[in-house]
Amino acid sequence: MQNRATHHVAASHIAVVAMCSCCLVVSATDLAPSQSSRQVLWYDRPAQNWEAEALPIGNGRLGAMIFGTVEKERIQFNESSLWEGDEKDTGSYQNFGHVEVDLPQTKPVENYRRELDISRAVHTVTYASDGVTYHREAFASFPDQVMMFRFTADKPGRYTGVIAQKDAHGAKMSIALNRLTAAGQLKNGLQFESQLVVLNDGGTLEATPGGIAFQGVNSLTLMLGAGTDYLNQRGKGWRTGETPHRQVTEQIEKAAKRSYADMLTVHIKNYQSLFDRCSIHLGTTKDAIRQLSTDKRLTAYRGYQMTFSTGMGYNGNKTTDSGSSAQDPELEVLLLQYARYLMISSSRGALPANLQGLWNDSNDPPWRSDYHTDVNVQMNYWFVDHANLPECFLPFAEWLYSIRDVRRDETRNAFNVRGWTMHAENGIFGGSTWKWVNPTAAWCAQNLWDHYAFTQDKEYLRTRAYPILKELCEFWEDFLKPLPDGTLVAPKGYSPEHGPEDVDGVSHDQQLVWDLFSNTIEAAKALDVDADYRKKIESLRGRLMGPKIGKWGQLQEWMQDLDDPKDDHRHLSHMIAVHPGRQISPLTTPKLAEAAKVSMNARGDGSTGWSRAWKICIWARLQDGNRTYKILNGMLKSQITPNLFDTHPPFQIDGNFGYAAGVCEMLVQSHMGFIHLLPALPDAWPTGSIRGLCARGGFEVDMAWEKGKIVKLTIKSNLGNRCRIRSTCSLTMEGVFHPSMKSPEAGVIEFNTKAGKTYTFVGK
Ligand code: FUC
Repeated sequence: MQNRATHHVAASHIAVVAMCSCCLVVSATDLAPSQSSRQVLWYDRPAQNWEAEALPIGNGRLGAMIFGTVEKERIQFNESSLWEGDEKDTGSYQNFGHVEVDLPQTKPVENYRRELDISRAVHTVTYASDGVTYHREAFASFPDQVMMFRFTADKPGRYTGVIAQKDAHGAKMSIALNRLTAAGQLKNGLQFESQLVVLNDGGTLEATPGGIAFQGVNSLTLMLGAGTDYLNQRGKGWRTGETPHRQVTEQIEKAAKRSYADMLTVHIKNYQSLFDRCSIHLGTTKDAIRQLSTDKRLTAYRGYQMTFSTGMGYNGNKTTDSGSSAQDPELEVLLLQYARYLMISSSRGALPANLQGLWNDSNDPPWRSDYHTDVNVQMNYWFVDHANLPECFLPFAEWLYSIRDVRRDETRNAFNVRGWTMHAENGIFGGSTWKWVNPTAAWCAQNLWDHYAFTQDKEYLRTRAYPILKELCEFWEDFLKPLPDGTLVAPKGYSPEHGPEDVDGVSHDQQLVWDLFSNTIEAAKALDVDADYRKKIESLRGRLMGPKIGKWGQLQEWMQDLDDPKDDHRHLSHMIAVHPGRQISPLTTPKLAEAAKVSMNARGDGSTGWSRAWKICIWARLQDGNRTYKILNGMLKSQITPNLFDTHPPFQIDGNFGYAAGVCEMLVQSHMGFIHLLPALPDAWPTGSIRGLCARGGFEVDMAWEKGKIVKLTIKSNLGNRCRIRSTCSLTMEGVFHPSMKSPEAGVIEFNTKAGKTYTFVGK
């Protein structure tokens, strides 16, 4: 207590000193990059291809991919719980169906523009034909739990055509007045229903065998609702106990009573309450580039054309060799903000984002569009708390919590131990298939801990994260194997998806168990529980075989020195200690960090989408900004499709989310017990600013830098924790230094904070 009081006095002093010596008070708004430039993806032609060109909307549960075709609008849609599978089989995420709006068009079309405005979460299409300007607008509302599609024109009576709904599982379709309903059941018994209601202004509507025909209509509004009887509770048999009919009908009817304009306003306000928390500026793009459509802008960024086809066939294809690619920092930011858009749209209030987030047009999608736990689903969630979207994390925690009883049963039968773990492929009913990858559950628990580290939400820690951390520790208590000298190794391991199988002491396993034990110890301390158990875990952690440096100076992937310097396998499983873990850092374990660099150099900079994204994160943690940027730049050049989806190939959303994690890691890190500012700033971003990036401990960082040096910094303390800041050597923060400040290591300043207060500094 004595100590705390002393620090508190020092802290208020610091704040005063900081402001007096600099004579400058900078508010968070001053640091914010201008929000006036709308963040949009736009195109001058309709999408022809679902995977690379159609554009996604979503409310965290319901989602759609929109093509924007003039004569036949195509809207493919999903609902996050439409899954095959059961407790034994992972199953796969299913397509729900699509809506087609036939709009016979005979006259030439001009001024076509298709746009996704990610600052408002609204998709639009505009075009002119025969003297009429047509406009379409679409959004997926979280408050109203329906998707809205509106067709308007600047002259009356211009819409004539047919609306049809196609169910992807051949469900019974009924048409009544202005409503199309599809209700059915999957092979596993899961019941589903979608309802499409059509409202017209002017003209006529008629139910026909082919759909709802409309004639001479001024404007059309389509409302689409969908659901299943899935419930994330094993005790209730994974079912709500009633068909989804009542809930879908209620949602649609409630929406039908509201005005479209009001629904749109409420939707935008709700979306922006998350999206607007964070903005980033990394440099200014020339007007000539900024004004290009998104696909042409990507081409300019690359300096060459890409050709692509669907599925696994996406290929970079150099058609010119000019090599003169455009500098476009605003596109690099757009891709980060797009990841935030995709996360808000695919992970809110329902199931977590899967391999394709929420968007899937197949009943047999690549890798089941499932929850892969040997890197992919963890990568999805690396950036959420960092990028100020903590509520988007919760579906992941709820899913893990819901499947644990199934996992426990199968784990006990397979290994005769307590606790639980998973195979690499996982579904929504606890079913888990393909290979056992024993520490995958510990890897998910790493995300669970991190959400607490950022938010410090004790209720979440007590009721969700800690029970799981403890169960997973029990698994390893029973499963770890002592070597003759007492060192503990994880037996029967497999470095994902690299092999060999059934070997002891795989580095990935060792590092994840270290991470799990460390997080559990900290969690028990934070909750002030299980003092004896904590000691036990501390002693086990002390006996774990640690990271090793091999014969060519590399960080070993296995206990034995087996690494091949020519091996460029996409998985980087022995780098978990660098990222997302915290066992290896240039600041605390420089030799191991050097060894990690040797291994990373051998693996090279290219790879699949998610692997490249992980490389960005790892090199950022190794504090090499220019190398990090080189990989990031290569990702935009070779793995981003025109709709800005990241392709493995094929499309996998982990690459989008992992990219965002990487950019956040370049700007602010906080995994080593302090806030590290600009730890991996590349030469390509000499001037920039951020607003609302989060740091562990409940802090928000606003910062501006020029020529690589911080000029303004504001730390908002949400919870009143003690704050430690580290700036890179080239950045001086003398304005805040005062002899009364505790300075335990060079470049680190620390001070007490009060909840809700902001602390403002300037750099020299
Ligand atoms: C892991 C990766 C693959 C792919 C799959 C979905 O198995 O090794 O590259 O991303 O997940």
